[in-house]
Amino acid sequence: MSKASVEDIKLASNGLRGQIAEQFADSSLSHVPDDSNILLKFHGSYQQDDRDLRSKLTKEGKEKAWSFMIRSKMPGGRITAKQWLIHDDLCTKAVGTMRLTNRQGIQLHGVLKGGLKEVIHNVCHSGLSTMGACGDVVRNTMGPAAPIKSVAHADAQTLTEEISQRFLWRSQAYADIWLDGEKLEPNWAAAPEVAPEVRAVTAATDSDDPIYGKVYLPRKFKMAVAIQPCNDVDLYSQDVGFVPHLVDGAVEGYTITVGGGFGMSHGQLSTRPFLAQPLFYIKRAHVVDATEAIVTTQRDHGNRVERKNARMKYTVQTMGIDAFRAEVQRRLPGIETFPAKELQFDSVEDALGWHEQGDGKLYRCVYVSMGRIADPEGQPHYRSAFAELARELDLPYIVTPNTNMVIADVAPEQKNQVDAILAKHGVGNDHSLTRARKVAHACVALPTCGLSLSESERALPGIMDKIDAILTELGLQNEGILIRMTGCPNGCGRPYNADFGFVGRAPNKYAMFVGGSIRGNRLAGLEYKSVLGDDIPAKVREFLVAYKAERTEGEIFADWFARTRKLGEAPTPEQFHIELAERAARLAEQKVSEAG
Ligand code: SRM
Ligand code: SF4
Repeated sequence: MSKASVEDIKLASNGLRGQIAEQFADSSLSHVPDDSNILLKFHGSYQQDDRDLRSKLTKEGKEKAWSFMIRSKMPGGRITAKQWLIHDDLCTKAVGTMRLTNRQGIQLHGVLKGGLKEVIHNVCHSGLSTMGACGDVVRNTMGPAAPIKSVAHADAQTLTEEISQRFLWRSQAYADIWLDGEKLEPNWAAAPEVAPEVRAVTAATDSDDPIYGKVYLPRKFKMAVAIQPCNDVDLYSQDVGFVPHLVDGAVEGYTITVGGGFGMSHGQLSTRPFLAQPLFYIKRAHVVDATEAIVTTQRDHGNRVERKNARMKYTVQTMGIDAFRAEVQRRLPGIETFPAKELQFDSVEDALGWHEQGDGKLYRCVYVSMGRIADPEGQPHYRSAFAELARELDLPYIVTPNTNMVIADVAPEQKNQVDAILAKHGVGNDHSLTRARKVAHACVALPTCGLSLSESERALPGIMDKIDAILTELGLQNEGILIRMTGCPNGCGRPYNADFGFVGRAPNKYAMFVGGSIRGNRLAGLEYKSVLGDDIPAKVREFLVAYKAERTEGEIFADWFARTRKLGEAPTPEQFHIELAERAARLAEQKVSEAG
């Protein structure tokens, strides 16, 4: 019997229930079957196994070391001290660490099957949620991390919360399975009402869920709000991006971008990263309605046959941006849209260190190496530092899109105490790092990620030590150079718009992409198909030496590269259509021969 497709599994799931409750209640099962794992993602969890132990256990004829990853979701990365302490406490049910994610969430790894319900229950009781943190729905909505008290920042945060609330999936399955039927009430802003005429056009027809229907979206769906000139959320990598524009001191409207996304497969041209394109400008009152129109356009026009081409970036490419825009506008009866405004961004970096918020209080953005909150011997004790700060000062935290941590709302008289607690645990020596080190990021990869082909989070710090030495030797320690790594081509660490992106293809082997931009608005090109991990610093050095020799006064690496080298080329829509059609034909042939 052939394996059920993800679409079939969603359709038959009875509002994402499946057999999850029964299988988690059955203590004789060490893990759950694949179809439950697919549904579990919508609930914010992935079944994984310890990859470090996998081959040893297989050799010994034993089963895999199964466990679960749990992802908490918080719009714009906002988390209170109490919620943080609940997560810190839950580390004891996991591998003893937390991972800040580059979508401003938190992951716990290694939770055993018997402990999953308690962990999800406790996350929900903290006022956060894991609902829709993964799965074919709208994921955690990102927003600017800096807690600046401005009209634009306040509205950006409100928008992330409105979007999060509007696009929660509506079935009771989550509450029934994890909360014994209690009502889930995330402490987010209430969703604004969608205009009835918009809802009439956009609602799912075979509706269990007013937006998602019975089969949810074809694929994951990601959104972020950015405030110019800071592109910390990496706007162009998102399915949908929002940028506010002020008129007379108030947010008049938002420019909306669509069709970004980074996943690809090595050597398959029909899968590739795309940067988002401008869709339109729309008045503030209609932004959530417009978002529903975009999400439902993808729901109805996205590819439900081939998951590798199911993200909205492919829908935008295959329909073409003009036809896509027209379809979104059709779903917004009576609502006016305007040409998108020009956008200018200067960097994806976080502003580390102390800053004024604008209300007399301060915030400090603290560098967290690879987002890993742990207490490793001989290294900064991030876990102890943030737990002690939360206990002593009860200040809100914000997880940044670069997996750093903002301590917000610090009264001037608390500043020294914050510094002292961080220093006590060896945290916060950011000023001694090179600028490239401060923004470098690696995805999680081994040992938990089931898709990784090589190391990433465990490899990049060592590689960066060597690159740091080269940068210092060349006097480039204060230059904004973006270096990102992933353990496979799915692109979680957003490597494809970096100055240097390293993408795992096999143990200790990486494809090397060069020529993106620290502004986040350009894709890098494939420079080397395969580079050994140990050779990465030398390969980077070649570029840095040329940059130092050829740069004009103040020229950033990305601009030097664009001026002196050939940039990676995006395919024309025609080329892409041909590649997509060829792939569809290959798949159809394959299916016919399998059936035969
Ligand atoms: Fe991701 C899958 C980790 C951000 C593209 N991602 C995974 C999984 C769940 C592996 C799996 O499916 O079995 C990884 C879990 C590893 C682990 O053990 O923890 C994983 N992704 C991460 C995180 C933790 C990386 C990080 O360094 O922080 C990020 C979690 C964000 C969050 O809180 O939701 C994370 N993933 C991203 C991003 C960046 C972003 O969203 O801004 C991308 C590229 C942007 C995009 O989506 O286009 C990304 N992840 C993927 C993909 C490829 C999707 C595609 O379109 O092809 C997969 C695989 C898939 O979906 O099939 C994936
Ligand atoms: Fe895993 Fe690949 Fe994502 Fe890294 S990029 S976390 S290896 S899926």
